[in-house]
Amino acid sequence: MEPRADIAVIGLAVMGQNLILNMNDHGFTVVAYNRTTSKVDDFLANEARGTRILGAHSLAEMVALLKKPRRVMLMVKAGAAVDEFIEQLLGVLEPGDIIIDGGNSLFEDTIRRTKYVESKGLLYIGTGVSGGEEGARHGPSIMPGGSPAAWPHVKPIFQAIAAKVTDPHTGAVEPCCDWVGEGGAGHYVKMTHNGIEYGDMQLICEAYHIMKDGLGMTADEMHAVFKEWNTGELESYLIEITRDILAKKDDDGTPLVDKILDTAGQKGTGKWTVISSQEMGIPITLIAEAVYSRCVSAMKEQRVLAAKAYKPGNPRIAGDRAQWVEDIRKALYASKIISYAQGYMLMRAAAKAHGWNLNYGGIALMWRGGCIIRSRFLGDIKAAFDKKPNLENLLFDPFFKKAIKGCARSWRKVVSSAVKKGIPVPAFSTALAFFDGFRCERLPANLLQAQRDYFGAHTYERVDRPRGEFFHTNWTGTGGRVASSTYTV
Ligand code: NBP
Repeated sequence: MEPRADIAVIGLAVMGQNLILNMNDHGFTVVAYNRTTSKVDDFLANEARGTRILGAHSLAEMVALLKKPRRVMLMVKAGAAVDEFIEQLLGVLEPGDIIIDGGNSLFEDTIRRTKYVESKGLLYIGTGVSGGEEGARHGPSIMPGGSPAAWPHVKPIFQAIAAKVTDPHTGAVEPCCDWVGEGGAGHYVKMTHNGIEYGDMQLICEAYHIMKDGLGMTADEMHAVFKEWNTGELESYLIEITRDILAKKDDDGTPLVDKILDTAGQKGTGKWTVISSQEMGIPITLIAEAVYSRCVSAMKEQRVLAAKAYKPGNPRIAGDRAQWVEDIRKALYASKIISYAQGYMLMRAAAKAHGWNLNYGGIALMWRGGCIIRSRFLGDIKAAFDKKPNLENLLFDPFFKKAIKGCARSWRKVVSSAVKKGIPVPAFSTALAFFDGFRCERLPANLLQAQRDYFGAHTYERVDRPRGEFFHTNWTGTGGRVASSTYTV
């Protein structure tokens, strides 16, 4: 068998099939393989018919078709299936060959797998692929990390099939794919992307909730609002699909969205982001609230009982509707800035902890097209990091500072009115609470430290002494002189 294929893709579900077709469109010869091999025949006879895509019914057959160094991409369910395939591939590949995992793997698994595969003399890439079915077919955002030596061999394929965006400042057309970093960096950035996606979706849902219950707007009226919002600074894929969802009618001509049960599902990447943030000690409060909001939504039966027990009052908000809609837009925009500032804080902390040299502007560019959170806004984030690559926090960038200041009054008005009317706005309000805490020079944590020292001899630092000197007070007169060990999180 003549080795003539550029890459193999294992896994013929929605992502794998569409990535293969995308690679084929860009002139690459791909071998398709799947655990259930009947799906290979099915794919070749249907979607791949008339293309140069090859099929294999065993890993040995697949490997024999590949040019060296062999590139094998897994697009299978994250978890045990990836480890099982790695084990099988190690039996048929050779040193120098490259295994790529394009699924939604946990970054810690990718760190472990990179080390393991490298220990066998092969190279490993763990890459985030975002954009769902449509992205995979026509241009996803691709976030690769792992063995740096593998990147030059994979770069031409990945950058060819990735989404393309025009840099608004330089005018250059760039692929939404670049090397992210070693080990699990690619999957970490993809995980953070998904967490931010949870936040963006929750913010849009809260804006919808206030318009629907507070302002009494119909789906058609809200469709018009989202259409308008998509022409300005909120322009994004998620605002665009919300616009279209609100216009969609059921068979009886009423809005379909009103017929959909209000319990949200989740697959875990939002949760992983929050768990990682807890480990890093980084407050990504908005993403956390977005994850918890899905959990609250899932408590449907209890919510029905609680609604009967606590009968919420009239949620209608009085005042000029057009003005309120503009206030809600500003509250959404300000909250979104906070969410991205928090997401970038998390990536910065993870990069430090894992020794990754992340390119923050490059990440914004990768997310600018192809993925679910793609937006005009990410161009502004890219510009902020272009101006100052080591920008410590997005909130210190002059563009975002001005934007937050311009939204602050509306943001407070919307959050306080929603609270008064009993409309839940966990993401809007946690964003505001974080902002107020972040810009507060003196928080009440002095009292907290006193409490900790009182009951646990945990010690405290003093405002009139250099940082790093720790003190313990015998608050009751009955305690001992021994302090607890000091640690910070
Ligand atoms: P799925 O996540 O549904 O996985 C289906 C594939 O995994 C099939 O090829 C299936 O083979 C294989 N597989 C399973 Br399930 N268990 C296996 C096992 N124990 N051993 C070997 N193969 C196994 O497919 P997908 O939705 O295309 O997603 C692929 C990856 O991309 C996932 O990690 C997913 O999280 C990620 N992702 C998905 C999306 C999306 O929008 N769907 C977006 C971005 C990333 P079989 O045919 O023999 O059962």
